[in-house]
Amino acid sequence: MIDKETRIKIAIQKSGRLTDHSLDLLQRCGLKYTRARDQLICFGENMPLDILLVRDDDIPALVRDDVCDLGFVGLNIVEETRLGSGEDNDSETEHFSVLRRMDYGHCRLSFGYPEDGPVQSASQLNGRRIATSYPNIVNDYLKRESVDAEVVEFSGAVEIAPSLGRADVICDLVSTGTTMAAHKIREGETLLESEAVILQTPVALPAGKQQWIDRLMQRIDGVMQVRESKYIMMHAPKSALARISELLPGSEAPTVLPLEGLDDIVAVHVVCRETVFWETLENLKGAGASSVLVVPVEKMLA
Ligand code: PRT
Ligand code: ZN
Repeated sequence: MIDKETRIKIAIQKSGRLTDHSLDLLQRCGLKYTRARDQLICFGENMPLDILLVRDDDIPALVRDDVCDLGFVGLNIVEETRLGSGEDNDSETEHFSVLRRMDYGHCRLSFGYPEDGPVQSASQLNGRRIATSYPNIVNDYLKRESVDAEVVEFSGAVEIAPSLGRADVICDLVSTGTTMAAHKIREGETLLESEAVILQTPVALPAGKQQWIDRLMQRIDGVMQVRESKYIMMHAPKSALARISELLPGSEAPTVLPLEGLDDIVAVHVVCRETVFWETLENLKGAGASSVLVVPVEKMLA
């Protein structure tokens, strides 16, 4: 039995593209949980937090209806549900407050035109049939663009609709583009850029629960930041410090330490929040740095 007053309930996808990333993220935030076989709930052992494993399509409604406090789900599903519930603001609404956009689950919802088909751009959609699993998003687009086209709903395998004679055009999620290409479909205009997001219930939560959510969000920010972050150490002439800061975008004010017996050369330590490429290291060397060491960052609390 879950205590709804004090324990946070998070909905995540039971089995699919977002599952491993979402569980991994919570583990990196320090959560330890037990998951009984075939159980739909994981119980948090060291935080007042339990995970409900569900189909991704159900997550926005579970959060909207306050069954769960938080939900981790693709923005594509959030938008489809929001438009289906009659909301027409294009920002966050009272039903879903989007707390964070995450750095996984990236994809885009795009039109796809069969290479030998009659339609090759969105300007030719009038009077055509569009197969999609996202009828609300597509209808919203057609309405905004004043296009009169028929939307044919497919729950999966949208890319085969044209060859079945069910549609002239598709509108589907794309990440690498391999699926459309394999079906001789050319990707066209993008309707939505998507990634996994964290939703919070619109209902005000008891203070203790909200404090835990704030704490979790701070840890999530830390986890997302350290993925790219590196701690860089090097020796450098004092005169090169300004140039070195320029070469390391996203770096904090560097720590500069004296080196025993050397007047002109100092040790420089910097946290760099962006990917550090080989070119950057070569440029640092060119600016006079030596003994450059790049180490991964395990945890970060801003
Ligand atoms: O069972 P459940 O309903 O929970 O899962 P599902 O089958 O509906 O979802 P799932 O696991 O396939 O995807 C979950 C979420 O991952 C989606 O809602 C998106 O937010 C995100 N995502 C990211 C993607 C893709 N990339 C993706 N490429 N979801 C689906 N695809 C499919 C797409 O529909 C097409 O069939 O992959 C194919 C295209 O991929 P490429 O790489 O060939 O372009
Ligand atoms: Zn789904």
